[in-house]
Amino acid sequence: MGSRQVSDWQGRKITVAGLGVSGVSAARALAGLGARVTVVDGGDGDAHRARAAELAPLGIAVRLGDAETLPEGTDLVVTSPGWKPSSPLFAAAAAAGVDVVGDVEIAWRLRGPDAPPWLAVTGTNGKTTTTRMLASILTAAGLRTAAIGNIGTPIVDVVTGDEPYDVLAVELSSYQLHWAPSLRVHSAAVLNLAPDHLDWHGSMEAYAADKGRVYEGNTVACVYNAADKATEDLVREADVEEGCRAIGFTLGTPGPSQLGVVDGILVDRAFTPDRHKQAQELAEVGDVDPPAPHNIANALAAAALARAFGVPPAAVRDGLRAFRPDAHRIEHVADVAGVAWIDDSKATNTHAAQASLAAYDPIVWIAGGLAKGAAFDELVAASAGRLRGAVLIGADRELIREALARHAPEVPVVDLDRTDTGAMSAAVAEAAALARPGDTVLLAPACASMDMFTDYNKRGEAFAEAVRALAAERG
Ligand code: UMA
Repeated sequence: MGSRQVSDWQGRKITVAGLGVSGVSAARALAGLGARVTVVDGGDGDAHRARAAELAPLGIAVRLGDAETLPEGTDLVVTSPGWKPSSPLFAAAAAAGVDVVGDVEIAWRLRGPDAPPWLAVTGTNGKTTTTRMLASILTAAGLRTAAIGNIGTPIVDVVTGDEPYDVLAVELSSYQLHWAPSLRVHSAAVLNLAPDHLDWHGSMEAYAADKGRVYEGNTVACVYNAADKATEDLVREADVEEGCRAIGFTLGTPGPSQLGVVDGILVDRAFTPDRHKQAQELAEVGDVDPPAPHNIANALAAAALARAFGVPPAAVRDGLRAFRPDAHRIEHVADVAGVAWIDDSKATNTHAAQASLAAYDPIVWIAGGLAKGAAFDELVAASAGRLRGAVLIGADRELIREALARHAPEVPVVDLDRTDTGAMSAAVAEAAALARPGDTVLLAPACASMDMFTDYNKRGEAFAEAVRALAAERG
């Protein structure tokens, strides 16, 4: 890291909000540059204390159990993404005339002069898959890259680390974008836009506006979903660099400046020299795993970003072929007595759940968890005709039960009235009782998992474990 950056941060009194993955990374980096860092966190459990003990030798102060009071003398607050803009700490910062920025903003400011460009991916659903596909394509092109950001690796760690990269595949959440005002990436994609995290953002408009920030200042391409007008509107509203192009992706035949699908082939009519007359073949639909429509859309978005960076068509194909999806994403766990058991624990919002419910018929649906301010009417109304039954778990299951009563009164519902971890095996047993041969039991909770589990991975694992136990029992 250059001396210029050290002098920018030396002696500054910085409060880091949150002792999670991003807070720890930001605190370490800023303390390393000579800032006087205090981390504050509302939690005060064993895990928090252990993390605080690790930071103490680095001269980083940690205050636990109080997420509201601004430490004396703070001249900048660096927040973790999960903190709501309405948090009292930020009201205190505003009252004191102190700026609040996120860890992604800090990563952006800490980039060195030869920093690799960022290709950014956001959207309501498909971000992580698309970012991983993008990294796979970039790797197939022989570029040194990493999939970072909301996906789990804090960007500050990568930007301040020693590993040299040619280009970064960056997944950004709406939270991260909200707190990163000066971010200006090479190219970005907004995959789709549906209501999510409305409790955090306050409104759909505010959520969309934060997503749209990813296009601000793009230099080469703003990639949008031609089937989702809201994403195209965000491109139109963005203030981009001269010469930056709007590139659409579509599951149909692409027009000029689009990528799309023709006769089972993914094709590019955006980055080919003769795009007004011809399309360049990139890959076959069968090269994408799984070749479901929403995932082909993800592959096209990843391909568009890679092509914007100059990756040749053969590397797009090789990168897509090498890509394997994550666990807990429409994952087939087992067939038991003629019933297919599918784990889509990753469906943490109604939009994602609707996509997986649309793929099966008839379905015994396992749902529930933390609703995050969502409404379930549209999802239930769209899926009612395919439901054999529903099993509800988690804190906000009542909201789903009410939507089922309104739009699918004939569908039998088991309300488990439980939020303990063991509830998942009870849910699996109830679902097995409802299902008939030929049915699919689908875990697509349409909710976050944190009321019952550490994260959606743990929820999916609990489901898969219970299904495997059932399979062993029923032979
Ligand atoms: N905390 C408070 N007060 C608050 C909120 C949080 O004290 O009001 C404390 C908690 O006690 C905890 C810490 O802050 O100790 C957690 O901060 P955080 O929620 O921002 O989480 P991090 O561990 O820093 O992880 C974040 C992202 N989490 C969120 O956006 C909620 C991770 O995305 C991301 O992988 C990580 O940074 C690295 O960039 C997770 C996520 O769920 C996967 N993202 C959402 C999504 O994908 O839907 C946006």
